[in-house]
Amino acid sequence: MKILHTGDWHLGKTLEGLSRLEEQEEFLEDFIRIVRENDIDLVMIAGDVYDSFNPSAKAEKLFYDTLKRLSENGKTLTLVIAGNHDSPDRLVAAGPLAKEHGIMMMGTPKSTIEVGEYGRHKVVDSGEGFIEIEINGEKAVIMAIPFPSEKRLNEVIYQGMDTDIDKLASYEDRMAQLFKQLSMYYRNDTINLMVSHLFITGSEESGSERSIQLGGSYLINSDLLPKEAQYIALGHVHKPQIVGGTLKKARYAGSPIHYSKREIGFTKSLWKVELKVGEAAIIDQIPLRTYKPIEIWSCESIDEAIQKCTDDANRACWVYLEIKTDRYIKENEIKELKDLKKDIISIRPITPEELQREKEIKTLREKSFEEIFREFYLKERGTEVAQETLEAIMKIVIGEDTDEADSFKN
Ligand SMILES: [Mn+2]
Repeated sequence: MKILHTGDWHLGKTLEGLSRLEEQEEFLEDFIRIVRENDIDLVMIAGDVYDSFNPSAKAEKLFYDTLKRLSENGKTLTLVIAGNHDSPDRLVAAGPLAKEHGIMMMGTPKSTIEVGEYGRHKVVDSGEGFIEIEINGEKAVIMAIPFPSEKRLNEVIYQGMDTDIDKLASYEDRMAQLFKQLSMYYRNDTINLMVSHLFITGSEESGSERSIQLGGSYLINSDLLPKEAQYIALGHVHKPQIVGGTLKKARYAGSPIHYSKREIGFTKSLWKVELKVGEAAIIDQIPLRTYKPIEIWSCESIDEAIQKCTDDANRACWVYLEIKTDRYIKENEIKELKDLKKDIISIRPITPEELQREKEIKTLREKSFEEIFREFYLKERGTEVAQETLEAIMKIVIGEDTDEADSFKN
């Protein structure tokens, strides 16, 4: 069985109010081509199809058009789950129409996919949080958990539980219980998969996710993920990555597009996964193009910025413009820059004072807490801090004795 794992499409997402639908369309064209070229049997979309609970009509149309073309009259099966950005009800509204195109949609952990024909394939069994599919004679059991908010999780966890409810105080405990409940559906004669939209402890965020781990309460340790699964397709984190401690079985697909300037340092991608019953998955990373790069232009002067905007006027890119200057940038200069180069997101004058402040912040980061405190004390009190005071402070900061304080300096 050949699977393509993607997620976090965030259709309708803008960059400082500017539409990115064109880039999203370009990606989806590529995506459909990649599905065809690789003869994919099952597409898994691990949540955050849209960027908001109320996606625009354009974003919805783009999604439905894509699903229809993906299916190629039911040849490819597609499983879509809701992420924290999606409205569960709205996402699955077209579910009944989608069935004949081989599309399965799940809004909440409590959703159940109806058994029956899906395009040219079949759902042979299902229940809350799991689906058993058959594609060309191959069977796969998929544990499918759309974004489990606290409330949505509680709807599924308290039934059929063999543990004392009071013992499952934390969100993580309850997720572990859900994994345990659903793992029972995995079998030796099926391919065993999982798809969800979660934040696994230690994953590296890239800045364009909306935090779902409110105060750490939605964090899940990778140890808890079901060991029986041959592949775990995750959504939420926008940087593609392998989740540590899972024998490389759990992965984030990441978003297909660079959604913020903090993401521009890495390539976006998809995971292609080949699976057979009882065997380790064969996994390939398929890199994606950067459809319209986000760039930071650091210019030494206003003249240089004007020159750069002239030179790069016709190259498609989003620009954060930073200009070193010792005076304000005049309105007519801003207009000139924006007339020359469209898609300038912001123009930031960097004054000598600001440069100095940045330098200070940078050196602050390099200094130990002890050094910073010594300097602060000297500046405020006009005298060196006494050793006893310093030790007392370090003790409070570290919460341990001064041996620890010594090691804190490193
Ligand atoms: Mn997301």
